[in-house]
Amino acid sequence: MGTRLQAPPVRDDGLLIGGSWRAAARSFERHNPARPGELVGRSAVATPEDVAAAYAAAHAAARPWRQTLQTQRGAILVRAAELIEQRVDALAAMLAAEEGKALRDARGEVRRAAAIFRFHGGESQQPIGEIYPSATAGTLLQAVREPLGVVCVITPWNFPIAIPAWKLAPALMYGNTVVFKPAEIASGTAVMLAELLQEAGLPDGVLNLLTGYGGELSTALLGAPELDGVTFTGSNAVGRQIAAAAAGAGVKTQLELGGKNPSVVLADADLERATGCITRSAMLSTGQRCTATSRAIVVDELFDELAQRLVDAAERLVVGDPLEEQTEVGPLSGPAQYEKVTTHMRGADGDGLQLATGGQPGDPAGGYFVTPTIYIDVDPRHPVATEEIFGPVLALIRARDEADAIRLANDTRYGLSASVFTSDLRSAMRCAAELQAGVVHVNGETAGAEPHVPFGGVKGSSSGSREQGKAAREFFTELKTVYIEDL
Ligand code: UN1
Repeated sequence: MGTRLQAPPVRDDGLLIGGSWRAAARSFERHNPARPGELVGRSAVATPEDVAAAYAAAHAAARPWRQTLQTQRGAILVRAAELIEQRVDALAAMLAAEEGKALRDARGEVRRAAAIFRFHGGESQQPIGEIYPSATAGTLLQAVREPLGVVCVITPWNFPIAIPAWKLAPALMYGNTVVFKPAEIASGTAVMLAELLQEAGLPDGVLNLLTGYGGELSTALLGAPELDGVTFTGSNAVGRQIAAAAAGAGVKTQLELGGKNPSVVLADADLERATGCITRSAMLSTGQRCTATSRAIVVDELFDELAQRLVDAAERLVVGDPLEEQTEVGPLSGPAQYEKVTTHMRGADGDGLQLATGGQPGDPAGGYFVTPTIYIDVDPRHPVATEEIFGPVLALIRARDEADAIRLANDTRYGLSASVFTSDLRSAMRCAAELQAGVVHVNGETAGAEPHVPFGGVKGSSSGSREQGKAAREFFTELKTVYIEDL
């Protein structure tokens, strides 16, 4: 037996509104997906009245917060980064217990969140606008960045701290106030993050946290008169509803949705590297990443050898309790995800897909575990090759040559990330240009995102401006053009 960390207890009066934690009439339970009988904690269920109170608080805090020096706002984020770094194990244990992410990945995610807060803290010292030459003598012509106003941040369960970090850090640094609605599953981590931001010095009302059920709150969250922008990461179905509601209300949106990310393997690829990268991107975090590799498109001459290597690598992965140090692949996040992934597996079975490994879910009473699963020679039109499964499931698709591989890779409504394995610079550049994706990796994993560069997709994967890095300011600020005349 390895060491086993425990998730720290967090408050269950989990609504932060105007700087105080409020009790709610109802609560829901969060269970450990590796042991469904084990209660991790309870979280408050916000009502539409709580949503209205949160927007009122965010609106009241907006003016003083935008008037706070940007460098002071940045300093609070740097303090938050330090506090996150001091609490890596406690936060990682919460992620692992409530969402099922293996501890080693959970720690990495927590450190990434700290890096994101630190990056945006540093960005507070960057220029806030531009000065243009004017056509009129004696005129000073500027374009300055101003905060958008009150922003609604809606985050998924699969990155319980990194995705909140990459939305909250720029939102706050650029002077916005926030109503934050995390996914139910990840509510414990969200409470810890909100408490930590209070401790770092965030004034009352600047960040308001509402836990509860998104579906019940959507009208209140998206119809609030104070709302200026909504940033969302999650499913395409919910994203479409948000886009429609926001368009009706004239609210700015940023949506990061699904992916069906391909790894293209060309004849001159380094097979060992391709095997490692594809295995990690497909299987770690139990495949629950919008950047996961879910299609490996492999040229004919390497197909059989790579398939064998991928199967061997998948079978070597340690599947188990996410709170144990040696675990590489934890359970799926809960019953809904288990149902979705196993429905795909049953469908694949019924359609006679060639199963090379995995495909045998355990009894969900013992945890929502599925073993890493690979189907080979998958028809590119089969749902396993077209639908976002969000589980440790990889479809291997055979291609004739580079051109055929690119065509197959692009034959999807998604376009988040893609990778290509080749040792030829010309092929690499051709593929980087031809692959329809917002992020392309050559000889690397489709998953992963460094905090200082733009992140986002094309086609059905994203809409609105990019997240992360300097690109984050496009969504979280507006430009005001100021003519100062007659100088
Ligand atoms: C990563 O691959 O590390 O929800 C980041 C997601 C993406 C983030 C992926 N928005 O999986």
